Amino acid sequence: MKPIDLRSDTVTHPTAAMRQALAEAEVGDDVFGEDPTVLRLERQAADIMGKEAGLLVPSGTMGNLICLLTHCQRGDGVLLGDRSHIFNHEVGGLSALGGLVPHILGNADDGTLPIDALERAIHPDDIHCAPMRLICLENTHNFCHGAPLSADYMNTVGALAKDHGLKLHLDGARLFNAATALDVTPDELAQTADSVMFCLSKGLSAPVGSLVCATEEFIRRARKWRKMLGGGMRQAGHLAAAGLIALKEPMSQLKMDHENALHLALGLEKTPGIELDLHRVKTNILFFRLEHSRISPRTFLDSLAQRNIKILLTGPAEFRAVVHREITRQDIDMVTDAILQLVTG
Ligand code: TLP
Repeated sequence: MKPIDLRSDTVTHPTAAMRQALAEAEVGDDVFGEDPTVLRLERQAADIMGKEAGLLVPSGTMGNLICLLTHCQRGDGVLLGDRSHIFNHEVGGLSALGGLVPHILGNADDGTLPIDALERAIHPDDIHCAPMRLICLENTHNFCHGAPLSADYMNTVGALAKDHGLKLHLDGARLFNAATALDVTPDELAQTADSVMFCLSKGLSAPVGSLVCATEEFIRRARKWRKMLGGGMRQAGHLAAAGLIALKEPMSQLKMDHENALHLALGLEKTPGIELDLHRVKTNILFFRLEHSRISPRTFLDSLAQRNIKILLTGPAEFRAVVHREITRQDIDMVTDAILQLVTG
């Protein structure tokens, strides 16, 4: 029986077209700037994001870190959300490697950082405080139930940053999901960000790779940080070739993933013992809780695993399921049936 892996959209395998493109890619040494396929991918990514230049990096984590290092100097303050991936899931790299001071604001449930809280936090240059340099936003917001942040909100924060002489970085690991959900183009969401990182290796199904897009000058400096962090890859065109396939009409697949996520949510919402906020399911990520159940979260997880269904435990009784290209409607029906059986015994 095929595993139904809902732990993340990072588990997707390259498609047949990607494998073929990967095998046939024209490649060169990218550290010397001589890989034609990487250069093509970087150009295309920058055009899609409406930025001057792009840089292929091995992972979203490295892409975010490179952007923070490029924007800031040691000791600088960075404003970011308490549920953000950069703060919680990137091993503290911003402090450990960048010497940066995280200034944490509470994310609202819709993934935003409230404007009044941002305004309060941007203090004038005070002798006692780390100089505030950067605001980071995440779109979609992973641990706020995959919430997409609107272009209006992005632009408001962009304008606020500009007014106060701060830079804005966008962790757009799933920016294509946000664009799909909001029916806008990715560049509309990235317009006022000084740097944007997006991933090829999540819902877009490429095996490896993320892109940083920004001005030419920023990317020149970011390239140096990438080399220092060991992210200078050689014949990376093999990976870039798969990335170019991922960027061909990505939205139609993501739209289907979102519909399937909603189908899963509708099934779970009806299940006794499962708590789920249906109105928060807007993209491919959903969270639910096991409440008043005769089964413990650990047994629930293990029993699903025995049925070849994998989900992620994200809190004491909270789970995350992420829908992607390899999850069909039929798989979802199997998951809801299995969960119903487990909780009703
Ligand atoms: N997120 C992963 C885990 O790390 C939690 C997942 O399964 O969702 N920004 C955001 C918003 C992300 O969700 C992730 C990965 C990253 C950055 C980092 O990307 P990678 O895994 O390529 O380093």
